[in-house]
Amino acid sequence: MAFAPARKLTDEEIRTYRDDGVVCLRNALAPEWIELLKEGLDRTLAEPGPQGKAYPDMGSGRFGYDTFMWTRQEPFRRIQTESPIPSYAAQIMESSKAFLMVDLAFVKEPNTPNPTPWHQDQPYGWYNGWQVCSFWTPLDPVTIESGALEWIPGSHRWNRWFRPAGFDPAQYQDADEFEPMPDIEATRSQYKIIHYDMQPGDILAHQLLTLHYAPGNSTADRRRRALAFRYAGDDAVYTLRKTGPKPIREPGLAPGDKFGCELFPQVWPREGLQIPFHH
Ligand SMILES: O=C(O)CCC(=O)C(=O)O
Repeated sequence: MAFAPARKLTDEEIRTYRDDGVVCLRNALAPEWIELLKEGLDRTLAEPGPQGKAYPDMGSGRFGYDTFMWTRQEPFRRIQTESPIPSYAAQIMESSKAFLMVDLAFVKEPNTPNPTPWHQDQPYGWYNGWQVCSFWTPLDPVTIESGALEWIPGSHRWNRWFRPAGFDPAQYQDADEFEPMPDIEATRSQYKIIHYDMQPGDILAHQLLTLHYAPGNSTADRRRRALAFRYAGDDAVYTLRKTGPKPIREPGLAPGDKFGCELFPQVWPREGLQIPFHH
């Protein structure tokens, strides 16, 4: 695939991200990348990684999850080494560099009632800092009926960290590091909640403290395949949380260390970078 230079994000996109903690970048990824990611995801679903799983209680559908695909599969590695996404990450974080924290697959097949609970990502993450972001990248057209993400704009600036909620309700019951998550579903009218209908090629960037949720996929025939690429910038450091997901292996960092190691490589700028690729 020819290397397609990243477009420059607009001032409006960067300002929206800064103020709202979430922005939809329309037409940000060329169709070739979507096809490549579909191939990679098919293989991930057929050959799950060590943290790959499906959440329980899914009606007749399936809510599949996987992590660190880039360490196993060429399409996910090429997204980091050739696609515009790492450049978007540095631009949106207003950071001179972007380091890859993890890539994730979230696949809600038709007839999957499981919601994605309200949560912030950062309390689940092994990174502290303000310059931390994610790019949620759907591979199918997404509407609220098929499980579009919903957001509370500005919640990244509340200066509040909520306890990680397990996507599987049995997970993380013992988390006591952060304040309890309010029951946003029961009190939705008290919040401004937005969502974006999306087409493949649109990408949602969010700061990792922005509160979000997704309903299940109630359609009978539309998949909702999505990938998330998480990045940290100049001010971010490694941290250990008491609970929540862990990196796929010990990264060889101590709390407070900067990123830029084998498991969390620098992906932007690209000049001279050697991205490790493990078979
Ligand atoms: O796709 C989903 O349902 C969940 C995605 C999500 O919560 C995230 O990327 O932070």
